[in-house]
Amino acid sequence: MKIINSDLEKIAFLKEQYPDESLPEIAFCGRSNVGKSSFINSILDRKNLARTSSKPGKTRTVNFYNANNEFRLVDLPGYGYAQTSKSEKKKWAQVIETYLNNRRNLYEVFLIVDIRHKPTVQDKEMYNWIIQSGFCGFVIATKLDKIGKTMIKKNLNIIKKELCIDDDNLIYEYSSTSKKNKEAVMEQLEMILKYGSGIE
Ligand SMILES: Nc1nc2c(ncn2[C@@H]2O[C@H](COP(=O)(O)OP(=O)(O)OP(=O)(O)O)[C@@H](O)[C@H]2O)c(=O)[nH]1
Ligand SMILES: [Mg+2]
Repeated sequence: MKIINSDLEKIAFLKEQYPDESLPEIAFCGRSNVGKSSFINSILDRKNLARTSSKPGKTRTVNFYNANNEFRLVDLPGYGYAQTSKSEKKKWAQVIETYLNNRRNLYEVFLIVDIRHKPTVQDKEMYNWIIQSGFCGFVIATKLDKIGKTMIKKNLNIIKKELCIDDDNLIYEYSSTSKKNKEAVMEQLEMILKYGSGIE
């Protein structure tokens, strides 16, 4: 799959602001600052289309990225950012839930985690929701370039254990910086778009 055209089609806060449901969508969720927006840039081969920041809490809306006019990658706000007020947290959670619970054209939801860190309670809750909703449960363990080779397997095993993943095909070690494993992830995205998601 080659992505020739991409653009930020829509920034939405409320469901009334979402684009129509004519194109399949694949969404990416995870903790603040894990690298969701950077992941989308790397897949779309765009440096700065999705805005990123070294400070957590950058993406606060549901951002729809149109690719080739064939499908959309959806960037969600991160959760678990400690330095924010209770009411802000609630607002972001609502933005995420509204999207995930109201999209008939949602083919798959990926969980993005930082390969250096053990998944949090919220990651586990999010992952359980993904599985219970009938999605496959793909995980991108990103920031691979930030750890030494000897740590990769060990850290992947911790992530698999914490999220109760026993199928190695569900988890991708990844780096948005080096683009390690981009081809494999692109192939997976292509498969999802071709055959649809696990949900009926
Ligand atoms: N070295 C390295 N840095 C990365 C990678 N992915 C993301 N980063 C950096 O991590 C920081 C956070 O990245 P974002 O893509 O903004 O993270 P996010 O998950 O979208 O964050 P929120 O929008 O706050 O939820 C930025 O400084 C990125 O440059 C990666 O694969 N390798
Ligand atoms: Mg972001």
